[in-house]
Amino acid sequence: MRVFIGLGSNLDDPAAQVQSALQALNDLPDSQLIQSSSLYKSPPMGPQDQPDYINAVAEIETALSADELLQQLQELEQAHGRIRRRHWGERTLDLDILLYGQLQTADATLTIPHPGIALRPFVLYPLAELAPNLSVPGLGNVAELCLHCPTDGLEKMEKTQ
Ligand code: ROI
Repeated sequence: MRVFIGLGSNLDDPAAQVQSALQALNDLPDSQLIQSSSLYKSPPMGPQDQPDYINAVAEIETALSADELLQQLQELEQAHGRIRRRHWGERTLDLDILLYGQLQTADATLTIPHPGIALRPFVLYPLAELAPNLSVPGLGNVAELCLHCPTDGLEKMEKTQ
C-alpha cells in the first residue's frame, strides 16, 4: 500500500529529529521509504509561544495495515523521546498518517485522510512536492487544495540529500 506520512518537530534539533525519523521509516517492518520531501520551516499552528517547526512528508510502501502502522509510528515517536507538554504544544516528533492508499476511515484512534490535510500548509505543500496529482479521498487533488491554502510563512529549506 502507498502511504503518505507527515513529520513534524520543534524541540531538540528538529531538523535532525525529522531526518532520523525518515531513516527510521525505511526500517519499519514490511515497509520501504519511496521518497521524502524537502524539509520545511513553519511557524507554529496553535500557541505562538513555542519554537518554529520543521516539517516534511514521506511516501512509503508498506504491507502493514493502517492500525499496525499507527502502532509502529507511535513506538517511533516514543523512541524519539516524544514529549508533549500541552494540547497543540511543542513536541520532539510527531508522525501522522496522512493518506493510506485511497482508504477513508474514522474511529476513536485514527482518521484517514488526516483531518488537517487541506488546512495545514506544512502538510499540503510538502505533499504537493511529492504528488501534486494525487487525489485526497473526499477532498480533491493536492495541487487543487494548495490553491485554497495560504502558505502562512512556510519556508522550503535547501535539500541536503
Ligand atoms: N504547527 C506546525 N507549524 N507544524 C506542525 O507540525 C504542527 N503540529 C501540531 C500543531 C501543534 C497543531 N502545530 C503545528 O501538532
